[in-house]
Amino acid sequence: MKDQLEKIKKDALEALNKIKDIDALKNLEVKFLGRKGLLTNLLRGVKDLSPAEKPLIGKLSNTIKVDLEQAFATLGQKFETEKLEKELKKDFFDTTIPGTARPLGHIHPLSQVQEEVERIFNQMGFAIMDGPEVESEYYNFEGLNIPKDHPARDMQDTFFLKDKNDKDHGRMVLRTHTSPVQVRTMEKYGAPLRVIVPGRVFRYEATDASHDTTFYQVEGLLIDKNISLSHLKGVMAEFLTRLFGKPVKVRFRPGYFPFVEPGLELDFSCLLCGEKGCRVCKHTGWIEFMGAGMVHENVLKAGGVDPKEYQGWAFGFGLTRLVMMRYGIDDIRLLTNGDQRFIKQF
Ligand code: FA5
Repeated sequence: MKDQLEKIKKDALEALNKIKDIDALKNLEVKFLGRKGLLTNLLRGVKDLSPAEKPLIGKLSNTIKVDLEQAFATLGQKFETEKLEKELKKDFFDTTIPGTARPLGHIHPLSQVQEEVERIFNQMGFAIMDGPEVESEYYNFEGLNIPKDHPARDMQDTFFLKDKNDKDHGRMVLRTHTSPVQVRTMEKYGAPLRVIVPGRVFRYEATDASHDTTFYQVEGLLIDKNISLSHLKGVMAEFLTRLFGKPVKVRFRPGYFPFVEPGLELDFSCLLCGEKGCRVCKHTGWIEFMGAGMVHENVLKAGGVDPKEYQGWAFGFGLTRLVMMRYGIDDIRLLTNGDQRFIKQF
């Protein structure tokens, strides 16, 4: 039996030397070491040996089994490594080649300034409101004291939506300003309140360097008891001072908007020339900034607020124009035309 064992070992090792691939190796392993393999079969006979032979043969067969297993494993490992190396050569990956740089985006200047405006008004106790961009004629006009067929409707050229009607509130339009959110906010929260409404608005206008069909406004609304325009002056001077980081003065001029009475236009002192007069302020020392006024009592009533008990003011400024001022952009259309070369500068 000893000779048989030695022969199996010799045959197995000789056969191993001739093996060229992993499949042949596996077959050979089954042939010698498998459940019905040559070595296994032979070992089944150990139990019939004499007590003197049993330990010797047992030990020898174990050594041979371990040796063969080791030899098979080593060759298997060699084949695996060769296979991997071959694959690596096929899909060669040069770790020294520089990677593809993915361009990093950044926040659009309009959003940057909007966030800053929100932060400052937030600090002064104003909540941020939102409203629909597709709005009913009622909220965009009638609720704001601009009746149908009133000439004041011509102040804001309007996009009307074809075949769209709100059954209670008339035709649908793309809102021409953020003012409709005044009535919506009063209806929802009543008085007192303090809100700003940043948002996108639309006008059916020919575009030029300072006019676009789509732009951004910020509405402000404060309703409380004993409110006057001096509060508005104080709030706006503080807001602009915080926004520009240096002292800013504001002044009122008379203005007309149907939803405020009295109505006014607010200018702020030109920061470029310190009120001396320059090209930016058209040599006046002041920059025209926004429309404002005391909320008309018809608007308070439309919002369900009692004008005998409460009053307040509202304002609306062009956020897009503020961004242009801030960064010295001389054509409004550059901001939204999607040209990366331009927008990357901010
Ligand atoms: C209004 O839209 C009023 N709702 C503002 C208001 C609110 C007055 C509350 C009183 C009380 P106006 O049409 O002037 O007003 O527009 C306000 C600002 O929007 C302008 O000062 C300007 O900065 C900006 N704006 C108007 N039209 C355009 C346009 N076509 N492109 C870019 N900005 C514009």
